[in-house]
Amino acid sequence: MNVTQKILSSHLTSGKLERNTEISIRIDQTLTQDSTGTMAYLQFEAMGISRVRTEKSMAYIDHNTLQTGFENADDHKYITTVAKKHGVYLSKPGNGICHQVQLERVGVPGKTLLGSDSHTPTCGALGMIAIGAGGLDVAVAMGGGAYYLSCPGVVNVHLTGELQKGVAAKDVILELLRRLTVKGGVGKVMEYTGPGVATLSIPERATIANMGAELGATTSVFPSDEKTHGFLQAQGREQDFSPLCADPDASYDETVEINLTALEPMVALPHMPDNVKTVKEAGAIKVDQVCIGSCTNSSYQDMMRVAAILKGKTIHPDVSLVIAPGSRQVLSMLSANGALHDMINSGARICETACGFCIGMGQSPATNGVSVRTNNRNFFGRSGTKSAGIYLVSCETAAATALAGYLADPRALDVDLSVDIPSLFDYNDNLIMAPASVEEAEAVEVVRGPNIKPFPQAQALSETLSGKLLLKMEDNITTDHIMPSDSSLLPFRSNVPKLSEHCLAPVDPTFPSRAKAAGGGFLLAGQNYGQGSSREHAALVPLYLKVRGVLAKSFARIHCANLINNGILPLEFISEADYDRFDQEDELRLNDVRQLIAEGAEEIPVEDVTKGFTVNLRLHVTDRQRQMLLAGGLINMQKGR
Ligand code: MIC
Ligand code: SF4
Repeated sequence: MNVTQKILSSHLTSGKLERNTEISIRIDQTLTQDSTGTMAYLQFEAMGISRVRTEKSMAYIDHNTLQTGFENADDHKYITTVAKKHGVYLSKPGNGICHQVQLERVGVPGKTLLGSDSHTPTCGALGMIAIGAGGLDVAVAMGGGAYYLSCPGVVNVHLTGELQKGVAAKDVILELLRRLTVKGGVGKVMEYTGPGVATLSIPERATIANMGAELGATTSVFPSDEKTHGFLQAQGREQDFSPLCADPDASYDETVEINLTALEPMVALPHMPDNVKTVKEAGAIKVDQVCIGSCTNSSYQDMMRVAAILKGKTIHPDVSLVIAPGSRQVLSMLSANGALHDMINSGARICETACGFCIGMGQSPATNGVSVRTNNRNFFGRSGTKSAGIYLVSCETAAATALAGYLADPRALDVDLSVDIPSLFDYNDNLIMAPASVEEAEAVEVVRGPNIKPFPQAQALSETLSGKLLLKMEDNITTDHIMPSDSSLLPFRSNVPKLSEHCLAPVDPTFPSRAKAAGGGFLLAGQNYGQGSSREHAALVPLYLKVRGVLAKSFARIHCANLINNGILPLEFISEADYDRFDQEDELRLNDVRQLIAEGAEEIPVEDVTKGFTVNLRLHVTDRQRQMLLAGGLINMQKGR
């Protein structure tokens, strides 16, 4: 067996490990963060389970930390109290980005982790099966319920050679994105093997596993080896280590070869993470801003390399450099060893250990600005400035660029970049709050501020669905298009009515008012609809706007599950040419859809009443999901039991 099969089979609660069939797995650990967590805990409360039933559940506060008004602080209070009551450990704001802290302090080789954030696969670096999902799925897992997924294929990413100086783990994943595209990993686990693996540290593996999310992969996984042992030992967690590697005769569905020695510094150009070129090919682009941090690139090792490049120098006069270390552990070590001093003296602006700029929570670039960043997504508008162009690079390339003022190749620098993993990290869990004991939990009051509004719930599916085609969209529409998030909107993650005023506005600002006036309807999209974030709001807000179904050429995994969990029909074109026959404003009707779904139909006829034709679209769902659609979503289905 390969590593993926070993972990999945030891956690299997139903099904067989046959590709594309439904399986369910037991979940050992869960994580939530605040921008999806508020909703996940409201849903957990709605399930009426008093205490989590996992080995360890974590609630992080790392996304909405700007606190421009009472809303963020209210959400923090809600999460703090609800976590305490129900048996969840709370990582306070300031302790760091969820994935970085989970890697440092919580993740355990061989275990499963489900997180309400698409970059949960970061812990695949430790040899875990770590999967991102919608808040509702995570709420179910917290309650001890299994997680259902389509059994993924396993891709053997075979690494040979060794990264050359100035070439980073980020360049490995950018190279994979260049080759495979943002939908190349859909339905697959990327499993890393080969002699090159041993040359990569755990934080380097984490960068690669983290950004596997941009391939659309179910998750990414590395073996648990000597490097894993050393990392956990240095975190004072040697007892959590166990070795795990693929059997010598393990088989895989596909193989991708990467020679680390041959890689060069890479860059993803606006506005997609797979729009990748080498830094050399991209040329000396003049830059206004450089941002270093995010869950992809904010480890101690990353930050020490940045400090080494900046030491004794001054950033280019036209550049604003922002650095956000990924966790308090990293920040405190940088402050103790003088690296922070080197960063500050070069002219860097130091930001809180949080998501910050990555999710548009501050640091929006100027009009038409060029911003070079180390995070994982450069989707249109995500930085908070629609006219800006975001370029994704490694920490080394970012630091070299901040000094040069234009996109620069770090290989040209005359700096020693060898940073070893320390034998002991400066760990301290005093910002992780243990939950109340079972006896004390009763007395804990859950505090709900006025910004916390009830979430919309779907109705049982009606016999026939009809409505207007409200919006026709192209390929690769992201959840940042469907439900944008920046510093003005993130505070409203627990307020769906308020968010609904901005749904799909980056595609068409008139959409929210048109959807409301029409009393709901349907959406039409191209390939890979809903890629990116796990945010359930991208389904909850359309549900609130009475969107009944989405017709698309294909769907991204997490978003598709979120639609079904919330009772919205995901329908796939059988013949892509049919997409062209529909136009915005067409009136659609799905006759007898309830009966068809109940009978197990895999094709649903969609009538275009305006143009007078009918085409069949595919409903690619499991039996369990059929029940969910009929009941009007997961919560209704569970209540009906
Ligand atoms: C993101 O990177 O887009 C986020 C913000 O972390 C999201 C979660 C969210 O939308 O709250 C994700 O990746 O799932
Ligand atoms: Fe936070 Fe960005 Fe990572 Fe999402 S991708 S968890 S916003 S740092």
